[in-house]
Amino acid sequence: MIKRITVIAIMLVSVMGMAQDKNKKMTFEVDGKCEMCKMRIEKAALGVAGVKYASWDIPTHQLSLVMDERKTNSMQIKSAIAAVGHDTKELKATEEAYNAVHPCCKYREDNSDDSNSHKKDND
Ligand SMILES: [Cu+2]
Repeated sequence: MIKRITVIAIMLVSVMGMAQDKNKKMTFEVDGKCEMCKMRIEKAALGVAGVKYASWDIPTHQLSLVMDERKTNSMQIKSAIAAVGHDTKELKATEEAYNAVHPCCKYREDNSDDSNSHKKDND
């Protein structure tokens, strides 16, 4: 009985903690490597209705977001990002979506950060 009350209490607290916030801040990791990935990831995130701000950091691979929880959730955003070829921990891009990214953005083969590689590209 006490156990059940505890479970209910924990559920209530977590429900209150998840109260919908129209300016919810969130950060999660997205795989990618360069400036082109940054543009692609941010564009995909901002394309989701309810996303107000998206900024992907090249060295840390962290995507910072501000979103309206009444309109969207992190899984929707992750789906949009996976659809343009970028992996998150929860959702991997399909082989097809991944193959569609620019050859120099093939982050799965090479984990190194090469944020300057596009600038060196002369042709
Ligand atoms: Cu890239």
